[in-house]
Amino acid sequence: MAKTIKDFTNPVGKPNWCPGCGNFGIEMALKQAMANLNLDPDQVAFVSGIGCGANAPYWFSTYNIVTLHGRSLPVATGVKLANHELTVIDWGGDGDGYGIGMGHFIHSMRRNANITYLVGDNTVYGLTKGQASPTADKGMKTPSTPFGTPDSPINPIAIAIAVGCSFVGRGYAGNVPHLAALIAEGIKHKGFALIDIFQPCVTYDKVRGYPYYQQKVYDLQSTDHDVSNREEALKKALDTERLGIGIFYQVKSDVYEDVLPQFKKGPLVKHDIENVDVKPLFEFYSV
Ligand SMILES: Cc1ncc(C[n+]2csc(CCOP(=O)(O)OP(=O)(O)O)c2C)c(N)n1
Ligand code: SF4
Ligand SMILES: [Mg+2]
Repeated sequence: MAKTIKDFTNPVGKPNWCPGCGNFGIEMALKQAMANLNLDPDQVAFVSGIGCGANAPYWFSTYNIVTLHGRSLPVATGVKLANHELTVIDWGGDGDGYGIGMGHFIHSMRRNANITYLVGDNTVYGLTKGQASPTADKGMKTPSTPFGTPDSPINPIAIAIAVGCSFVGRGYAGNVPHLAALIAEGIKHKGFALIDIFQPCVTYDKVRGYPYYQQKVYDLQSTDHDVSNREEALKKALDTERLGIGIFYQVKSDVYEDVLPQFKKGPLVKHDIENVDVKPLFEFYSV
């Protein structure tokens, strides 16, 4: 039977996000994408960090792990390596992935495990009351930067293209059908898929709200954008006047779990460990 959003909804509890939060749009789009792909909830491992958006797994009926702030990607990679037959989704915030977790972000992209990474890009640390995140515009006033942040924002899309991420996309939480289709493309992609998502934080960011994005975003795929052209993708990523949403860049590239010799026999969970003798290993390392 065809799946619906309800199949991916935890019947216990409802999201506690502020009314109007962009996370509701991401939640709906992710559930819709999984339903459209007819995935089984018990074949999806949903991993997150810590933050407002990263609380999402609590309200999904998939297999879920809420990890540590900035550390979700190593856990998601571990899950994929243990059982690469699972669909692995990771959802974190911009503080999570582009701040404390930046090292993991970069290395996960070049490693190219088959994971879909959604980043709620709301320019603030929402859960801890609105401090400036790495994507906050220079001069943005927040509780931690009352005179305006002196730092320049990072550009996650440009970074991902530069690192060679094999699928680089950007969505907008205010356009759920577009975001659902983009997430489905990310899940179908074989390799690491980054989907940065403009996610209005209606409580702490009074500039980058829905009216701001409504004026600025345009659909890359409604233009003649060539997703295989890396230089063109980078050029579009650096445009901060008109904000493209959709797929910036996509390339076929070796997938981590297909390259490692340990996985030639199939996922780790299916390896026969009945007759494995670990004694020689202990002897080798004993002094
Ligand atoms: C190691 C560690 N450092 C700091 C914190 C406190 N902390 C929790 S959530 C958060 C920021 C969340 O911001 P973001 O990742 O952008 O998610 P959002 O709440 O905006 O969705 C911080 C600093 C923590 N939980 N763990
Ligand atoms: S603080 Fe911002 S990001 Fe967090 S739930 Fe409220 S609106 Fe959403
Ligand atoms: Mg944030």
